[in-house]
Amino acid sequence: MCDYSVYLVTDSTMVPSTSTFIKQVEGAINGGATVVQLREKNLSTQDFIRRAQQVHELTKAKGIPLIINDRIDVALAVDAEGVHIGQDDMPIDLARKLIGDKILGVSCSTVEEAAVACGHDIDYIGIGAVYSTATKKDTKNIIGPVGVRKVLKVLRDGNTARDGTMSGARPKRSPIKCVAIGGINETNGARVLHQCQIQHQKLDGLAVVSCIMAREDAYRATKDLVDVINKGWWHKESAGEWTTSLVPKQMAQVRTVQPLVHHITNNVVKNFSANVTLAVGASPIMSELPEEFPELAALGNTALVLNLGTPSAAMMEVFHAGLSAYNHHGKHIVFDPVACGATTARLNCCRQLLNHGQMSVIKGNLGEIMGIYKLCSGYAAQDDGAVMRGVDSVATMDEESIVRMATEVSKDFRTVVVVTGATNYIVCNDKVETVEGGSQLMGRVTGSGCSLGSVIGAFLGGASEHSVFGAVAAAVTVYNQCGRKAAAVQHPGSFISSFIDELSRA
Ligand code: 3NM
Repeated sequence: MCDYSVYLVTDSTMVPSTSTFIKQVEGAINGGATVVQLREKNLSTQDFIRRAQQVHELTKAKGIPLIINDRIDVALAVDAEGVHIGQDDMPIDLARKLIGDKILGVSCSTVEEAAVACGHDIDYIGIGAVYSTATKKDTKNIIGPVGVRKVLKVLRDGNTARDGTMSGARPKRSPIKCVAIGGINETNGARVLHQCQIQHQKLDGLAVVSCIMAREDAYRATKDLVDVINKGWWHKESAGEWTTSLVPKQMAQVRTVQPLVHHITNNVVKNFSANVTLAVGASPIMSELPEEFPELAALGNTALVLNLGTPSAAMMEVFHAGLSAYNHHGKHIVFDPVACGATTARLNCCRQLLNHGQMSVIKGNLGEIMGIYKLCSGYAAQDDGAVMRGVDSVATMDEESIVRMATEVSKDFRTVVVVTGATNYIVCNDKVETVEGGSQLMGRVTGSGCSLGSVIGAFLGGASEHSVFGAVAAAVTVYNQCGRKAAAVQHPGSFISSFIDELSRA
């Protein structure tokens, strides 16, 4: 059985001048690579075979497989353990016929390609490109974790359907394995593994080229990647126990800790969001200066609120920098996908951000969460009727459908999901908490939706001993309670000051 966890794909064109190709491969193998694919696009057949023999000596000594890219003749000539083919290479059935029992891998970047590949006698698929990469200019699609998960769904369903009755050399098949490839390195590897999984189907490994081949010290680079993979992602959300009786303690903790809530938000709501943040005892900062993000994220008790409000190409850069910094320092991020259901362009902004980083919370109204749901692995346009059963309009979607949709979003994106409205739903995997909404008056005060993100950020920043779910549930509870109390004033202008007062007394 092949271990695909650290899958090195070679490229002799990027070897640093201080090293040699063979030294790089040797370093990688000693550093912990578990499989090596020899991928040479410009070598003569003779040179390719010679190189394959050299590398095979190294891999055999370590007992790991050598896989040859594309060139079945070379694989047969050196008796390599396997072959990897792309979509434009030899047809899968023919490759299998020629290589007998050897490992056979296929590149897939779409669900359609994966569906075809899964119908054949193959051992693994390479899914990519996850991110853009200078290593391969002609990547067909940059699919991100969102796209990888869609392929994983096809793979899972295909694996479930494989019953060993397919014709071919091997009677009973084991499940098809999978690795992700494209722009993966030690800074994003743990996150990619964390994000690229769905129920009952995860990646078996990460395939990398430049992360190892282009490094001065290939041994160290491989070891770093192995360490990151073994360590895993810093936070795995589980719903945990929470009851409303915990709210006073959680509120008190926010006031004691005074977390810093970094907002990257829209201009319309900055002032209100800052005042709401102060009212609950946290400190707001509205920085859009990427150079200072790493310092801010490194401080204790910080959280980031990322609000899509008024997106632009420039803001997308800022959002990306924020995501990287807060993910790197293991700090929570609240994502508010404002109006993402409204246009395809906005939803694409969300896709990019959700691909680039791991959010702790996604908060939105029903329309926004429906938008995000369209990015889920299980979403298919024809399923709208079944999954969104009872939808006449966004406003009348029934509770069961809301919860089902939010649950899928939570599981796919591995976040807590908050669906706001007359009733608020806080969902983490299969756990659901409902919280009574605030007041109709909130709909007449700009920023009253966005500033819930600020309060969630405050509770997350102060939440050392609570789960994300508990912190979010407490924030939503406090926010809406204060909204209901403040509504006694009956008018939107006085509601604003009354609401801030209620929050400061909560
Ligand atoms: N195949 P790096 S992306 C060889 O999408 C290859 O199928 C890809 O290089 C695919 O790790 C890719 O340096 C290059 O980003 C990956």
